[in-house]
Amino acid sequence: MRSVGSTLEEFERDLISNLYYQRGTTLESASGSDGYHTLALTVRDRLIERYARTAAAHYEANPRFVYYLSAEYLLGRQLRQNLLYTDTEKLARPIAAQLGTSIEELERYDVEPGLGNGGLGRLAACLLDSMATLDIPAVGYGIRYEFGIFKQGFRDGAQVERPDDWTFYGNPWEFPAPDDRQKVGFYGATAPALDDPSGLRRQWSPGEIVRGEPSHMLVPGYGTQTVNIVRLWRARASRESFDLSRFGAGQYKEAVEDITRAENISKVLYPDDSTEQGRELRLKQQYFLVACSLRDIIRRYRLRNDGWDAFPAKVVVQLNDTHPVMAVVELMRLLVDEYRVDWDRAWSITRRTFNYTCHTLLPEALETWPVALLERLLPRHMELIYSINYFFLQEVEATFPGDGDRLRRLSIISEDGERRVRMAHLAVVASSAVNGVAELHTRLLTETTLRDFAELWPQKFHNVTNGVTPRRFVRMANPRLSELITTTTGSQRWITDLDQLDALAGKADDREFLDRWRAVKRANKVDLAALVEQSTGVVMDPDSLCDVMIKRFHEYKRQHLKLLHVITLFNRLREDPDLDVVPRTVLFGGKAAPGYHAMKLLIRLVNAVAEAVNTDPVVSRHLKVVLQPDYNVSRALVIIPAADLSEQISLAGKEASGTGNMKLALNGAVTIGTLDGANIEIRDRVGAENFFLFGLDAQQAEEQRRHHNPRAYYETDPDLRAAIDAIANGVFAKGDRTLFAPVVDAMLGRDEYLALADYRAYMECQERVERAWRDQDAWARMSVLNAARCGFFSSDRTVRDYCDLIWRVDPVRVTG
Ligand code: AZC
Ligand code: PLP
Repeated sequence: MRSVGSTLEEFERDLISNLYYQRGTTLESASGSDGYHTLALTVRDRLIERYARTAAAHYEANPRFVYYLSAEYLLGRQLRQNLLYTDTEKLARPIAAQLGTSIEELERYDVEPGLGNGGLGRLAACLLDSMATLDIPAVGYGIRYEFGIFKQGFRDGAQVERPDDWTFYGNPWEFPAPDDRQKVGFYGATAPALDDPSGLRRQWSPGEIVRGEPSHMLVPGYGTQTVNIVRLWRARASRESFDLSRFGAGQYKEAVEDITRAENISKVLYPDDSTEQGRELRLKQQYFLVACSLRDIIRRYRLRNDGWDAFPAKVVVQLNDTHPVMAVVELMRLLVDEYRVDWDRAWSITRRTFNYTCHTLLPEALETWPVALLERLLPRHMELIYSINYFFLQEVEATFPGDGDRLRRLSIISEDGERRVRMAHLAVVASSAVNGVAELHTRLLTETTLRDFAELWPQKFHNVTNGVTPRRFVRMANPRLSELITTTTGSQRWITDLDQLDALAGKADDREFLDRWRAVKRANKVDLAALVEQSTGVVMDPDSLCDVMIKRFHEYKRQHLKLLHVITLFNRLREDPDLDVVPRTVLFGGKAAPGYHAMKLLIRLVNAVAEAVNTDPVVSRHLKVVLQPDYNVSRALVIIPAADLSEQISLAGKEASGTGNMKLALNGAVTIGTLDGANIEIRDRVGAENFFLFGLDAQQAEEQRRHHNPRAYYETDPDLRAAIDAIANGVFAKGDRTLFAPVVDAMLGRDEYLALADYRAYMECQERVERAWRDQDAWARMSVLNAARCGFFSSDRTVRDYCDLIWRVDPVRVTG
């Protein structure tokens, strides 16, 4: 085997070799894209050796593996990460310069794989990173969507979605593994298995067979030799699908019909954030993912193990939300129908194998599928669900005899209206452990959404507060801050032991240190200003307060509350040009699901308000408003290090956790937020005096909802009224009073997320922010303490919690 070296000469030799033999070109004729691919391949070579050693160590140890099943991964760009993890930037940089280019230049060709929507997909990527870093044997499974999350642009301020053709130029980070392809069935019919007296085993003859072809991307650990993988499935038609005779007869469209239908399964990521979309294709995607992945898990298990008794000891499957929950039914089908394991044993194996993470509290985000659809698409699975439910309800009946209401509430099948399968119920019934993603979320889950289950099986429920990887979100995002942390703490240990940040707290009163801290922030703001100007034309003052709200556009997250604040500032400045306000840049970033009309209209309004603010000669001296287009992981890495103020203003009780809040705090932004999700834990750690708290808490919000009268707030609060009137009167629509009328109606009608109830508290809190900002030393101190005390929010800690509470896996060290 050719071995890669670690010297400059060896790196250069490999680069040239990859340029010739992999790209098939020469130095003289290489394009920028050739340069990028060549560098990527050369860095990748360094990871492959580690991967091979990891695979060998895992084979040898035959350990318990974590299999993470997720419909989404927001991995972010790979080049800079892999340069860091292989410590080859110092080699690549001088060679690139010598060849007349630079890493920054080549990175422009590095495409972000946008295989996720938002928080849930990015969390999956952070957990993979931390598992590899902690030497946990793990494989992530997902779907290789041909088109990832859409690219967002604006036309007349309105969101336009362009397809994300992310693999158009090829993906150097990916290894196809066609030999590990799997077959997946859909539709068809079932029949009794003649030799099974119990009637529980049956035979399924699918009506359609699709192939799943995997490829994997490498998931290196930082500061260790472990390289895990994430395996992504793409749907292919089976070979017989191409109808040669039709093609010969000139029926081109018909000849490829079956191919198209099959390959559509992995065509697009549903750009739909936490609202259920009752589409057959989406259910097909979900089953496709789990059917392929389970077969692959069994293949891997069987490399070193026989029989089924050891299965739960060697395999732990974590279900990332309900999207992959059909996996539990599929494992039952494989065990009972195909491997002839008897029902009770199969069920015991299944229950000990799976665990489920819930990421929401919104009832509309809890997936359910119509029984009729399942009966058609996955007839055998529907039968199995009936049986699982039957035995489960017997168990409930034994614990709570005669409680018919409870049976109805707990049943996997909901009978109100159209019969539907409740995927969260199926997940809880079939899992050993169920977890929420922040303390409040877990508590509310057990008190509300999953209360009956928590009463039945209290020991099943755990909290695992989310975390974020310090590698990508501090070390890579913020090299300046990283340098300062390293010199202050005396080593780079903080990158894998984030509690080391604690040492910064001791410097919070050191003037010289605070000056350096501020200089880092300012330089990052200059970088952000360059991005903002280049993408929007807006000139941002790096000395203004950088106030950011970056996240998916969703009503519960309340971008409209932030906008009411902006409009209030606009109104006040127009009324009194000499008003003494602190200069501020408000930066929004985020996409709205293409079918989410209310949020698309709000995006349009944000852009319209930005236009009005930025072009007003008086207002724009104090205030700028930007909606950064196409917010994604790469843009997050520029925005987060520059933020002074982190907006986490969801209605309390609605945001399961949030992870953007953690990233911003770790980079020295001070949070203005409600008592929601992980905000509570952030505040507990950084201290109430270093956090701008406002608004109703979850319980007050519940009460408020019962008698909420938005009009009363509108009528009694002149600032609020002026802000809403400005929208209603067409101030941001060239006098057109109809365009944004639905926004006004939503606020004055139901005000579903109580923005009007929290408005006054939010305005007053923003005034506290202004006062605090005027004392720049005090602000810098708050900023330092936020970073210093947020080490807890490393995803390394999250993974350790999963290991201790749920997975019970041991690391396997890979030697160098
Ligand atoms: C999100 C939650 O909304 C967010 O609060 C949490 O931090 C994140 O998961 C990770 O746990 N949920 C989603 O993104 N959900 C979907 C379906 O995309
Ligand atoms: N989208 C992207 C691109 C992210 O990087 C993140 C997390 O940092 C999110 C969405 C989630 O943001 P939030 O936790 O604020 O919802």
